[in-house]
Amino acid sequence: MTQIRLEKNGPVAIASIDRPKALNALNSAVLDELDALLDAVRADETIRVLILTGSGDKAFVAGADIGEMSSLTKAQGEAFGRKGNDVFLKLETLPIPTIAAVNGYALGGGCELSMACDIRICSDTAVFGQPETGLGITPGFGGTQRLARLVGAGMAKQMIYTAKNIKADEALRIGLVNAVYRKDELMGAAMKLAETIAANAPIAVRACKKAIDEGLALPMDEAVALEEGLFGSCFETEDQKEGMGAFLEKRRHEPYKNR
Ligand code: DAK
Repeated sequence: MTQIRLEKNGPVAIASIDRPKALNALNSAVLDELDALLDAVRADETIRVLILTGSGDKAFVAGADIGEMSSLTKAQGEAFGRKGNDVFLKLETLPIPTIAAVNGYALGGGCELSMACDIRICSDTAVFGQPETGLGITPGFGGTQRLARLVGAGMAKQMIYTAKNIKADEALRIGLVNAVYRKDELMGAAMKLAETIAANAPIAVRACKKAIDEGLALPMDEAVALEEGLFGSCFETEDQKEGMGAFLEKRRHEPYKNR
């Protein structure tokens, strides 16, 4: 891979979009590599959490690549949008938890990429926004949908109609990010969060992700039935037996085995 760096640190994988000279803008090559990377992460059973960040010190991702997009025809624009949407959906539905560590500009496709992750944390230098209407287009990688679901329709409409960026403290206030860290502390905080998640029973964590994501699209009676099924399935796992057994025996549980 030339556009994304992937490192593994125990059960945590860290993927960095690596085009710092273009502020990590998303072109077709990055989207293709992200697609392949997500397949590889999904196939690797030792990875329990994925962190996504950007290389360099200015940007997470400054948007879709405007140079590549500027001359698209209607058909090419739709194809580019479909490619991005397919990859972002693959990221959103990855069975393991994902964390966006937003280390600078997260504009347009960059804000959208962060919103396809389960959890967003950011540096105090981060800037979020959907500048598309100022460029003559709509958000194209799910921004109108995910932003409205995350921060509410009114706030999403204000951000999208005005195309105005917001800083980290405002992103925290409206619930777009869970926490803000000093820039030099962001990756340490992301690792600590990832390791805390990775230490819990992986099958249960994945079941919770599925219950929350799929349940939000269902009426409450169907959503709680979904939760019941997933809850029940945990009782077929070794990790449930170890976790509850350790509690009853007043000892610390052994590391969970993902079984
Ligand atoms: N695309 C391509 N190159 C970019 C870029 C981008 N989005 N953002 C920055 N760069 C490049 C700059 O052109 C510059 O390259 P050189 O001139 O050095 O070759 C380099 O990165 C450094 O940028 P600046 O010199 O501008 O750096 P500054 O610190 O002065 O400014 C900035 C940083 C983030 C404020 C500024 O670069 C900026 O405003 N960038 C553009 C941000 C933006 O508007 N992003 C949203 C893009 S629109 C759809 C599919 C997808 C989308 C929409 C529809 N469908 C198919 C329906 C998505 C749209 C978007 O994401």
